[in-house]
Amino acid sequence: MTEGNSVIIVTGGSGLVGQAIKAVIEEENRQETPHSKNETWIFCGSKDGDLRDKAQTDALFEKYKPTHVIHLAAMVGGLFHNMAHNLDFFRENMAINDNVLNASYRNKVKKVVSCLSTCIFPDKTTYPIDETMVHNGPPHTSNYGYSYAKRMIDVLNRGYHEMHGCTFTSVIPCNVFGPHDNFSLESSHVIPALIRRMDDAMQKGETTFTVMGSGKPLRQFIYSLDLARLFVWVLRNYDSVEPIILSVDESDEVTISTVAEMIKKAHSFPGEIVYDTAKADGQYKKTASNNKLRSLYKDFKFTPFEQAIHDTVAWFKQNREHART
Ligand code: NAP
Ligand code: GFB
Repeated sequence: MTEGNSVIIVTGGSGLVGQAIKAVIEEENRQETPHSKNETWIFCGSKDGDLRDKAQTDALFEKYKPTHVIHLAAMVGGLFHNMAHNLDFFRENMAINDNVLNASYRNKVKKVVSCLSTCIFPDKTTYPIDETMVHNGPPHTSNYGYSYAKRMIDVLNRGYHEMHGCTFTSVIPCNVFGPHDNFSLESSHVIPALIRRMDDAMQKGETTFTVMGSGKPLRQFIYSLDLARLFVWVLRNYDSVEPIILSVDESDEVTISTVAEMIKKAHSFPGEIVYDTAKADGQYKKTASNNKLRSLYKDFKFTPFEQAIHDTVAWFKQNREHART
């Protein structure tokens, strides 16, 4: 990305990951780094164009004429939202992804980095999961719609590369959390859901707090600002069509119960945590290897998980009135 000026569109730029990338770029601009002098970054939300619609997608590309795209825009949600809307997750994300990648090809975009997820891997698998395993079997039933749509990004990337020589690639994050997350009761992931619901419980003076499921499932969580730094590094340094997992280490995997206890501590919630085992647990685990990342970016430092949880709870308390609730 060093030659000439680059124009980078971030689709999904108003969301959790997009806003984290915006924060990283704004910090680079404050420090007047060499990249900041020849890169123009544009962060788009659905108000800039509904990417399910081909004409609106084409209009966005015509307006900004990007040289590079970070493609984050998607219908996104937690376990329970996926279980309730698998067809919508499939159709909406298939439309968005086909429109964005086809517009990128037709507009001669030099590079596109799209976003998959560690939840799309086969449910029946060996561990740790790695990048070669994306298509090795059906995903977990809870989110087959989202998973198959995301897997088609990888198929599209290979097709555009093979037929047209496009540098279209993808990253595969583990579960993400941080400021500007989706804290809504209907569609949120577990960490923003617990943060928001515990804040509600605190405000009501409740003495117990219910975590859905058994609390036993295992997850790897990456702080959004760490993922953002890795995304920018991939855009500037990683040119393979093969996807790359962007996750914390396998040893950083935690149970949902551990997460709940950390959020309890960050909130100073005085009550008791109880578990509603009538609610789904979803995938028990999806342990992913970050060996490929570690081999290419040796000295990357992840934010300590408990610090990231504390900072996210503090952000939510300070910004609740403007947050997506
Ligand atoms: P998010 O906070 O829900 O943000 C989604 C973004 O996509 C928003 O900017 C939204 O715009 C935009 N968008 C949704 N539908 C659109 C449409 N029809 N047209 C144009 N823009 C649309 O999601 P996120 O957590 O940042 O996720 C970003 C990417 O990371 C996604 O591709 C997701 O699959 C992936 N990912 C997320 C996680 C996670 O745990 N969060 C884990 C792995 C991978 P508005 O704000 O205008 O609605
Ligand atoms: O983040 P999450 O919703 O999705 O986590 P997944 C679900 C786990 O947290 C389950 C427990 O074990 C739930 O029982 N949990 C406890 C809760 N309390 C709550 C709560 O209040 N809300 C939620 N949401 N969970 C998703 C995929 O799987 O991973 C998506 O379905 C996406 O497609 C995302 O890719 C990254 O980690 O289970």
